[in-house]
Amino acid sequence: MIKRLLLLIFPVLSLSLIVPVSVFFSQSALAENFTLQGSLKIYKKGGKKTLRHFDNAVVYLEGVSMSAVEQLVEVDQRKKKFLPRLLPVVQGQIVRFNNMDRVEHNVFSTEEKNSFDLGRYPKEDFRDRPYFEPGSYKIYCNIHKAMILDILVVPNRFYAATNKKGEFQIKNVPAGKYTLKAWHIYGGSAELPIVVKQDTKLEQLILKSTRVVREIKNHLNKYGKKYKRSGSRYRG
Ligand SMILES: [Cu+2]
Repeated sequence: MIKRLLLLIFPVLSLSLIVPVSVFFSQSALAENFTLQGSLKIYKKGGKKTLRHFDNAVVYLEGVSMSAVEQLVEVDQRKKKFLPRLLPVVQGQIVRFNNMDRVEHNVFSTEEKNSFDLGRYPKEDFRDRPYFEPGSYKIYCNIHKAMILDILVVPNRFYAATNKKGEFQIKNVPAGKYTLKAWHIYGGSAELPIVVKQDTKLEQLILKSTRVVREIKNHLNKYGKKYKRSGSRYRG
């Protein structure tokens, strides 16, 4: 017997990014755990037009007690891109940056809260870095300007990345009161309180956005300077 309930969230015009979410809860047969299925729709600044695709967002729950996860989460450097573009990481996990290209890559950040430089390293090599504090982090390669990675550190394993349609699914959620949060790489975020329990009927809910920041197209290299046209000029 599967019980479902529908949660509809409609956009409110506010500062910029607006993220309406619809969520279904379905109860698994065995325990008081539920699957959250929903979709995220992301509007451009002004709230009239949507983005073309709704991927590169993460939806996650706050307030669920911490659960065990793998120690390692991996991201590839492939065809001079970080894949995936947005990497969800659970608090405490170690991120492994794998160089899958023939050329050398680097990983660095100059953000105050996350300043580091893992040097340059060749094909099939990797570098590791742990992430302990929830939040968002911008990561680059000092050799290839177009390589941009966002890491979103979430508090527990109850998260999901959206697909291009904005769909997501979070499995095995225990009953309880939580905050459902959404975050997109352009900086838009949203949240709403939810109650996950049997026979809950949720009315229309409203998700307010905070703000949106456009994709950073002209970020600087690790020396705080503009990138040279050729990666070969990289010196360290
Ligand atoms: Cu690179």
